[in-house]
Amino acid sequence: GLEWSSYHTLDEINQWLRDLASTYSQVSLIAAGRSYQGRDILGVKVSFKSGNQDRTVFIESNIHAREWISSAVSTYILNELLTSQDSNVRQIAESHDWIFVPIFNPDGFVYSHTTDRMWRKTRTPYSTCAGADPNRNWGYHFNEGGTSSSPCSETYRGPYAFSELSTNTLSEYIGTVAPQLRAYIAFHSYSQLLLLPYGYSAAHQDNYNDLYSVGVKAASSLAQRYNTRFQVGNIVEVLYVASGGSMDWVKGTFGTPITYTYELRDTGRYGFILPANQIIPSGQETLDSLVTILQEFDKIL
Ligand code: 0X9
Ligand code: ZN
Repeated sequence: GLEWSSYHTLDEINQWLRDLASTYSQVSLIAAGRSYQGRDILGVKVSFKSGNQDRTVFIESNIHAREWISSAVSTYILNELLTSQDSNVRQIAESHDWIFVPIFNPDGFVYSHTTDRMWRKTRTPYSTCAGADPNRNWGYHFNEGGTSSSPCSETYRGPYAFSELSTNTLSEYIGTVAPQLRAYIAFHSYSQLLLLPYGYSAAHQDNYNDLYSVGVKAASSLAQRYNTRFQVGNIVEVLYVASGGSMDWVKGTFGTPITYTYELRDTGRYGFILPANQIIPSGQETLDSLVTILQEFDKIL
């Protein structure tokens, strides 16, 4: 099995996903996409009982390679859904179906382990540099701000929407499950923010008011355990313009009701190189907030 006292490699995480699928009858392995360097993008579907198909929660992490805490937290949450005896965790676990795809950007993730710990993008070769920002590459309001046309930039959007094999194949997979999605949650780091759509516009669109009021409650639940403070708000208002993100595409294309992007710990002391002894506390507090999000939306939806 995996443990959460250290960070793990792609091979270790993928092997753990395979092991879960062979251990638990409720877990099945999925290939949610493929990368430029030929890797499968693996995930799992978790379903404790029938009848929850239209209440599916999709969990994305590590679209940015160096943000290791994001998949450490998502795999922690996956493990808790399978093993926790806590009544609130059991309640959300068993009243939803779940899809976890822990490593959205496997080529970049491997490169961040082997060569450059601070790598962010994919590894697709372009004229002068490698990689596009996979969170600027999705086809909803693509190239509408907060991106670069230079392949050497950290926010290179790519030559066209879905130029990256990973985002292209992931979007096809997400399209097949989108009608069932009740929630799409993306984990990033760092800054301790709970972000609401959209990244291309500061306008308060769709169900912004519900997302905001539940988000404030979720941040308050998150703070209970270790007093970790998260700020809640629209991406542009709280952070910056960032068009072509995955959550924007899911929300804009399919109207998924519950859509949040977390920027996990910390606020800059360690930044992307968050010590591994913060994985479990970060996982616990994030799960506390996810319980609140799903329970609060049950009163609304
Ligand atoms: O810039 C980003 O992609 C995210 N911040 S990070 O420091 N982790 O790179 C923010 C993503 C906001 N989401 C969308 N733009 N949809
Ligand atoms: Zn990120």
